[in-house]
This record gives sequence, structure tokens and C-alpha cells, in this order.
Amino acid sequence: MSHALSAARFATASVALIVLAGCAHQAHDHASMRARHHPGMDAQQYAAMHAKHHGGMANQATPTEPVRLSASAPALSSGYKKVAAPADAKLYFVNLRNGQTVTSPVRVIFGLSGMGVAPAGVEKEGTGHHHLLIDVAEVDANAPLPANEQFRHFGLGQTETTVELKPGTHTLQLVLGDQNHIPHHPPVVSERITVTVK
Ligand SMILES: [Cu+2]
Repeated sequence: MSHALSAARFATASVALIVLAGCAHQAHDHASMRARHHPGMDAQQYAAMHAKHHGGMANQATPTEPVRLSASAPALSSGYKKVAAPADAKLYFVNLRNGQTVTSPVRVIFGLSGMGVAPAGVEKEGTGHHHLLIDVAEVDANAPLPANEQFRHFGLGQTETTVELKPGTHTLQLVLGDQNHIPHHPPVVSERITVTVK
């Protein structure tokens, strides 16, 4: 079916219809749809309208319960002063989202903005290294992150990895650690997501 033709014929009256028709596509390109059907609309307006018409289609996944993270203290009981993190620091999964179905081995790409990545052992303000938490429900924000199968360290400054996961559901989360693997103050953590391994 031609969207361009129907758009021309029915003009504004069929805007809702066209948007709903767009939903039928597995992957529709928002930018080109917007340009074709709503040339006067900017990306933000289009996103708002699109979200309204989809009515939750875009994200049907049940939210994942956040990790239980202890309140961060500026220093550890040993007197160790934590490395400060800017308030706008953001840690996120580049290629995974909550509710996604994946196949093992799972490639995980780490995203960080507002801070830099430095290897463990390197003391440099505004930096840290990645940790991937697998099926972890609780994190002590005032201690070095454990190093085991559930707490994976990327002390060379790696920004992606591939993990073997058994079939079923698993939670994934990223936590940034300083040169000594201690969470920053405030802690820099990603959303905790659930993925289903086929
Ligand atoms: Cu570490």
C-alpha cells in the first residue's frame, strides 16, 4: 500500500489512520514516516503523537525491579574518599532494552555519557570502568564491587563484552567503578533490565 498516495488523498483527516497503518510494519522508520506524513512536525511533536497512537505498543515489557542499592556515603568507613561523579553522568545499554529476547552468547555494549572510561588502577577525575551485573539484586554502594561470575569487571577499559547466558530470564545492569572498583558518589548505574534468552 502506498502511504504517500493515501496521505495525498485523505490529507489531514486520515493522519490517525496512517499512523496506525504504520504500526503494522515490524520496523518502521520514524524519520522517513514523519517527513512523508507530517512535514510540518518536528521530531519531538511526532514522537509524542506516535507514542499516543501506539498506546504502549512500543514497550509492553514489565518494568524490572530496580537493584537494592545502599545509600551512598561520600567516604568509606576506612576513610577512603569516593571519586565524585557529575550529576549528569549516564550509564546505559547501547544495544539492549528491557524485555528483549536474545540468543546466547549475548553481546552487550556499554554506553557512558558525562564521564570517561579509564582502566582500573588509573586515578583520573571524571572517569571509571564498567562492571556488568548479571542477576544481581543488591549492591553495596560503599564497598569495592565483588569480582565473580555475577559481577564482571572490565578493568582494561573495555566498552563491550559477550556473555554466555543460560536459557530463561536474566537481569543485567551496569555499574561504574573507580580505579579501586568502588562505586562513585553518587553511584553511576544503568537501568536494570530483564532479557529472555531463547
Ligand atoms: Cu572493577
